[in-house]
Amino acid sequence: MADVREAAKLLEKAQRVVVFTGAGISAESGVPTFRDALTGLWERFDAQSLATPQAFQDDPDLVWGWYEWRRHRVSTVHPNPGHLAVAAMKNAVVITQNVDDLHERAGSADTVHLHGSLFMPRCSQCGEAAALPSTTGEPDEGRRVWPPSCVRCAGLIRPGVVWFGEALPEAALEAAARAASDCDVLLTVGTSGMVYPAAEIPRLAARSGAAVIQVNPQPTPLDSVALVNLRGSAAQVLPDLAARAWPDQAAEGPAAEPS
Ligand code: BJW
Ligand code: ZN
Repeated sequence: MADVREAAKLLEKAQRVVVFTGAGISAESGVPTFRDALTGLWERFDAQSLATPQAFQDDPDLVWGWYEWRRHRVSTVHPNPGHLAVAAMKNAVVITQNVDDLHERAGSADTVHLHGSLFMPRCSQCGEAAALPSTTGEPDEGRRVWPPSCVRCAGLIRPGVVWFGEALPEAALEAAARAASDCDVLLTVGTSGMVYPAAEIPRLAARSGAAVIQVNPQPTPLDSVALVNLRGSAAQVLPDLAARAWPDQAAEGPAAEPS
């Protein structure tokens, strides 16, 4: 209680706010995280066999089918009150590691995606952006699906996400580093803070003098970086935090999910 009041005061006074999110913010929408015990994707699936360039080279239909299953799943869920509270933080820069589109669907149109998107496939050979294939029926989680071919060079189309060992999109990483080194408050939500270089963003903000506020039901390596640790779920903590920091805005009501 005292912590949430302290966090709200920091936000209220801040001129420049960055919100840095991970899989935990989408958990209450029904999108699984990666590393949570029992429910995380890496509990059931092998990251090396699915989320590396080598995996796609060795077994393109396994990898493409798995990402089609995840894309379909994301397209059936909705932003939760955590995404809506972030969207209501009008001038905040939103930086996400997530490959879903729930921040955008909540109203955060300019979200910076550090790890790409499930909705931006491209050619694995020439890099040309590719159209999203229309999904017929519900893809099953283990089903192999042969990827489409590039209209320019006939190379295989790959998911537009950042796999282990790949560089992050330069413009996104630069925008994130700039915003983090130039903000008063960085709010980190629902990330284990274990995957680099993304995990450097809240650390960079702290080194640059910003107050870091963390929202996470579990302890993380970012606990020691954060000035305030709010132990709770994003969908519960963020609306309360926003209502305390900007009571006038809360009275206007939540942002509507664009149709
Ligand atoms: C809630 C909640 C609720 C739950 N409310 N919270 C050794 C040391 C250091 C680094 C390395 C190393 N070995 C290898 C590396 C590098 C590697 C890395 O960092 N590995 C670590 C795992 C050790 N990094 C890379 O490979 C990166 N690239 C790179 O380094 O390139 C170098 C290079 C430079 C130049 C040229 C070439 C190369 C790329 C990393 C890409 C990560 N990709 C993934 C998959 C994306 C595609 C896909 O979706 O399939 O990105 S991995 C996965 O982890 C995904 C996520 O974005 C990322 C971070 O996960 P996140 O979001 O934090 O989720 P979780 O599950 O970890 O945590 C969820 C949290 O939510 C938990 O804390 C919960 O408690 C919490 N929570 N419910 C609030 N309701
Ligand atoms: Zn191509």
